[in-house]
Amino acid sequence: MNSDKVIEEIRRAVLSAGEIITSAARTELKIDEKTSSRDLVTQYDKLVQEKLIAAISEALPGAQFVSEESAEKGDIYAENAFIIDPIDGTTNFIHSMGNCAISVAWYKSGEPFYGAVYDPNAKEFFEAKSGEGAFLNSEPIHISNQTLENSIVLFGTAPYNPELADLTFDLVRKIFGKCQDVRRMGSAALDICHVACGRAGLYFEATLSPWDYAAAALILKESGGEFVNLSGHEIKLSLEKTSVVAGSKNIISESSIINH
Ligand code: 2AM
Ligand code: CA
Repeated sequence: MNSDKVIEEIRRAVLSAGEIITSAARTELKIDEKTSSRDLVTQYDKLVQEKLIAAISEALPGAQFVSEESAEKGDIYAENAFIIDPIDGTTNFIHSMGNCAISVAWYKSGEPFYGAVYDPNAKEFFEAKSGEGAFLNSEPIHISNQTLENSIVLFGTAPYNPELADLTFDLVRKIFGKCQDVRRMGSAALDICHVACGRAGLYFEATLSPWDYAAAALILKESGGEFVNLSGHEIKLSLEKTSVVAGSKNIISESSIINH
């Protein structure tokens, strides 16, 4: 199957997984704690993961998978590696807050090739193929050209790492004085996509895993944005966690967030 056909299959699988999320039986949620009472998984995270892996394996036999809820992580640098977050924003999902997403990234030998982030409640499908621009529901998107003063700033609280709370809230306090307002939405993948399509000027979080950002990072870069860590270095895909800053070059510079 050629790569465009595989992408078609990914789209189909993601859209159909979206229906699992929107039609989830809320009264029958089985919530398990992973590392803490803030780090949760439900039977729907696992079901979406299973469906996505089955569909992609059929379209591209031999593909490797690095998926949040799977104990066994494949080779992230394989010729065809899929980095998946079946539900990004699980805490929102559990509390019926909306604002959660399916994130699927296709990396080839460590380089991004295709990324999809789908918000099934808002029916917004963000995607990008390397070198071909970024799209929201098939319409091209671009990063904001506003100043920080006229922008909303998004941030994540890295809730599984409470030792990072001081760093996070010090940064929020500083940036709050320089921007229009701040928001904490709860899905890193969607936050980065909101920056990619110009709704927000900046997003940061003190630590993220690859499945939280792998697809959205490509969407952001294809929309003209910068994706760096809090030291200003470009983020190379890795199983290691990393801090993340997403925005336009100008807004990142105005925010003084790098090496604050
Ligand atoms: P999840 O919903 O898939 O668990 C919330 O701050 C956002 O960051 C969500 O996208 C959440 O993903 C992710 N996240 C939260 N805390 C994290 C941590 N300590 N490490 C990695 N990802 C985290
Ligand atoms: Ca998740």
